[in-house]
Amino acid sequence: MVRGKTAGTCSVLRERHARPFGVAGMLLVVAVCLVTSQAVALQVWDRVVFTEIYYYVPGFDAHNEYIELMNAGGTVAFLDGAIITDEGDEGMPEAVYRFPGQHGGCQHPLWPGERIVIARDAIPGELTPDLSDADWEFVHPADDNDNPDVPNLILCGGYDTDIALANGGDGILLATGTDTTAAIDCWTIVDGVNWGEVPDPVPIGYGVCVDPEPAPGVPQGNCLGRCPGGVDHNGSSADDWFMMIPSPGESAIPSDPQNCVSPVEASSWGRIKALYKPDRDE
Ligand SMILES: [Ca+2]
Ligand SMILES: [Ca+2]
Ligand SMILES: [Ca+2]
Ligand SMILES: [Ca+2]
Repeated sequence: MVRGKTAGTCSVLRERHARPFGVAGMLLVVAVCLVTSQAVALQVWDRVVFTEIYYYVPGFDAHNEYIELMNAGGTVAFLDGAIITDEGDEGMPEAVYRFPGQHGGCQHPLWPGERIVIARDAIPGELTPDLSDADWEFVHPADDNDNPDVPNLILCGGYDTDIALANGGDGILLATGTDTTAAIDCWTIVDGVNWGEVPDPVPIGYGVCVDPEPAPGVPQGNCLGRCPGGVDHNGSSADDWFMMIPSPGESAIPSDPQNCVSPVEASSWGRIKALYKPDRDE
């Protein structure tokens, strides 16, 4: 999985891809899946959550955007046919991308505790982080970078574009894939997050169709992290999302709520911008 990375990074990624149940457990789960596929398909109550959103990339705003998903629950979740889409105009999703396969399939397990990184473009970066070894990438069929070593999420609806995470404000959601047409049925939502000046927030959970308070935007070069790690209150994005340094695939999000960075307050914007400005105007 990891090509040309340091031993330290490798150990992190081995941890990422650890199979807690071992081969025997995996075979058992797949066997169960084959017999009762709907029982193990991604369900709205599964605790599969976004844990990082890196939307405000230094320099050219494109390739190095990524999202991270984690299975914070105790059972395997299969992502076959699940969809990810970003906020759009008047409730209409922008690009809708899906994992290969169909809801109920057994090809793409996300194991308890496992994190996956989904890159906008999994290309070697002139920017950091290098996402060429991401677990997945969004690939627009007509005019996109396509790393042949990284599997693709498939455009299946919405605008005919790549995924694009707006710097000023946006939202993104994960849904089971039983509905792929706009607007995505709120009752199929597994998780969602909104940030900044988003005109039309996405649902943030199963039946939680309204997000009363998007998370404050973060300064360029930082990302949003769900803190403490994996906890989803489904109250508002502002409750769960904080500023952090991008750490794709690593469990860098504090488990102690006291260690979560405070949400960016309006009064601190000037100081934070001053801190980051010298290195970020690329
Ligand atoms: Ca962006
Ligand atoms: Ca792409
Ligand atoms: Ca690819
Ligand atoms: Ca949620």
